[in-house]
Amino acid sequence: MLRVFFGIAGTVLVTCASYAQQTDAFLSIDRNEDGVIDSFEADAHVDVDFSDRDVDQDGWLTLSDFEQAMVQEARRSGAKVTSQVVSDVIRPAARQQLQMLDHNQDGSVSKAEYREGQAVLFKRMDRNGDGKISREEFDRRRGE
Ligand SMILES: [Ca+2]
Ligand SMILES: [Ca+2]
Ligand SMILES: [Ca+2]
Repeated sequence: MLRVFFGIAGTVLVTCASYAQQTDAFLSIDRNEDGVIDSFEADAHVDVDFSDRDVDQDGWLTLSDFEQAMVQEARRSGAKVTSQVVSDVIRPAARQQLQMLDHNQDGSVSKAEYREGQAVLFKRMDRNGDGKISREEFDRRRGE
């Protein structure tokens, strides 16, 4: 969920996602339903999101985890995932995501690295700096 916001901001899959799915994403992060995502809710989401993406559940996100998570996500949204799509679209996006989050460049993303990346993203999305992500701020992440 914040998967889109937190997880793969700026990737092809985000731009393919339907508006309805993104709306659901916001609602699923906003647990107390007050219409904003605070850092506590975002934090709680990081754990869920990390383990969602850690397809082989070894506690690290590797290129293969990112790739498989994206394939699953694309299939869930009804896309036909051919090997062509994987090599042309998904693999480059997975690589980009890994590079973005892998600060020490050892080829895998620890939960600490992931959390750090999401915190940066959170700050960037929080345009008015009130420590919360409103629906408007959340929606505006697209097209960046
Ligand atoms: Ca893994
Ligand atoms: Ca790393
Ligand atoms: Ca805000």
